[in-house]
Amino acid sequence: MTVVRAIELRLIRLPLVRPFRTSFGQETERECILARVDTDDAEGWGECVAGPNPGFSEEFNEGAWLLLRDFLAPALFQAGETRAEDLEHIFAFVRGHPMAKAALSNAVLDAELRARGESLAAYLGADKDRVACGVSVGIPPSTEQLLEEVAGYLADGYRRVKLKIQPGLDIERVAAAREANPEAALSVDANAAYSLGDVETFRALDAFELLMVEQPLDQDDLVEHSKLQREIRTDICLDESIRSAADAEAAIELGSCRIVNIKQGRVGGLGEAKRIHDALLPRGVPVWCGGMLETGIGRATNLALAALPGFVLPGDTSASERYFLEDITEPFRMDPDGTMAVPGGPGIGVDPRLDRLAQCTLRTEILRKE
Ligand code: NPG
Repeated sequence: MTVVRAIELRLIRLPLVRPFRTSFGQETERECILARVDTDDAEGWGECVAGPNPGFSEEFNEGAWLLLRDFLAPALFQAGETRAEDLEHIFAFVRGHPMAKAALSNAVLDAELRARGESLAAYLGADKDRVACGVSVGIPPSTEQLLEEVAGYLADGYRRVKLKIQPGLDIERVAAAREANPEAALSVDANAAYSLGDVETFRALDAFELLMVEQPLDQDDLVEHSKLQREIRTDICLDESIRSAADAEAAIELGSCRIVNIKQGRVGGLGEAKRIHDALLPRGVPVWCGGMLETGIGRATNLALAALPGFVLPGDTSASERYFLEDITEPFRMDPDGTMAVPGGPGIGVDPRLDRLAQCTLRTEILRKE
């Protein structure tokens, strides 16, 4: 049991090493909220995976900030003595907003684990101390650039390269990437940009022996995804459609996908992420850990999750240098064998560097328990 005395919200902005373009927009910098909680015994950190615009999901930074400040923080202060596992219940009066909830829940869990000297990976039930890494390639301006990026990442040792696609920038680009890298583990991610009418595009993609095609259709299209999965050979992986363990079970039951991408920061935090994992493990459904261009705080959290037994495919747990010239924590590095160490220290196992935080902070606000 612990009492949260103060919560610091911090909006930060870090330039990306290269623009990240998807079917729903382009980011040249990562702007996100960090939550730090102070308890009597320890501090804890959590990262909100929302971005500046509601393009990927309904959530966005300014909305998340208000929600954290005006609803979640007061509820946490009012609850008094709490355990991290009670927070889902305490926050249940707010409908939705899983990204904002995850930031605060993860910060409280981090503080609790630091106080008792337990690592997040051990707490979650990890069965490995290194995880296999994949990498996600945004949509570059030209096919030449795409091939160059893919070649660079494969040379680095990444065990899977995911290509973002959108209508019109799909079959030819994937064909070129496959031709240049006949043996590589390649996948594609459409970020919900297609409809069932595009089935011929996905039939054509079947020729390239992709590991999976991720989120081809709209997030609400579970039935349409099941129809598409029946029409194509390549495994469908769902991301945006899976907001809970119930969604995951429905998707598998319907045959809407055969693989699931679990993003703890998007589904409301580690509690729901673990429930999705636990629901899919006995069904033998492979899962992997997604990414949202996280800083070292969110990356450490993701790595602990990716160390659970059901995470059998390489995740978007790439090295810090793939995203930022300088991260806010010590950089996460990938070994040439394409694996990365899971932090083993108390809590998430990393601390932000205060000098770096100061450089990239746009705004802070400290909220205190009365
Ligand atoms: O390696 O963190 C990463 C990026 C992986 O492609 C990635 N993320 O659609 O899954 C996605 C995409 C994303 C990034 C979505 C940022 C929203 C924001």
